[in-house]
Amino acid sequence: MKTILLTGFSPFEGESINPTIRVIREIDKMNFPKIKVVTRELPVVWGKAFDALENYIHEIQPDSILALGQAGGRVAITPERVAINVDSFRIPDNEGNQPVNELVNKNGAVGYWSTLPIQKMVDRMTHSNIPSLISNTAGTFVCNHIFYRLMEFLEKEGNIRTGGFMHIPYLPEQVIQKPGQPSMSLAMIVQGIAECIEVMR
Ligand code: PCA
Repeated sequence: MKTILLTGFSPFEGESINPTIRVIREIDKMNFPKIKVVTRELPVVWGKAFDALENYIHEIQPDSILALGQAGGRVAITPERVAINVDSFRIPDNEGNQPVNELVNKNGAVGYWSTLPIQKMVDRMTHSNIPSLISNTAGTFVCNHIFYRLMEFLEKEGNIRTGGFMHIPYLPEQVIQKPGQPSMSLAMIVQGIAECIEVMR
């Protein structure tokens, strides 16, 4: 039995929902052969997001970690390739922090690769006709920050676990007041994430 920690984020930027929370609640209802999926919610707050994630890793001792974030404007489910050593927030986080052109870690590496099978994930979703693409930037907001700190943490541990980050599009109900913005149905995102979990085994 393999344990996967799957995380979502609270709503931010004035949204009343974050699709990642809807997705993890649906995944909670599903069964995966030989995989135990444990889900948790993280705050959209610089620093506190990773503190929470680190505590959950110690508590749950997962074999693998997949963190999900909302990326409004994306047309596909996008496993992230690389986390970069940059904190530069376009908007304040949920506690008003807004670092600009700072480093995640002054003494840290420039970046870290995801250690998840991102191409396999995209191939599997594509095969199921779910729009998906590898993304080469997780941005420079809270998602990139926790992705960077997660990969740094996992490397310091000796890469005994794998981990990575994936962005998902808006849900249809989020774009009703945003003409021209892409979205994806909850059912399709959930199917995509379930298939990604299966290739993580
Ligand atoms: N997306 C934001 C932070 C929380 C979320 O769901 C991001 O892409 O940084």
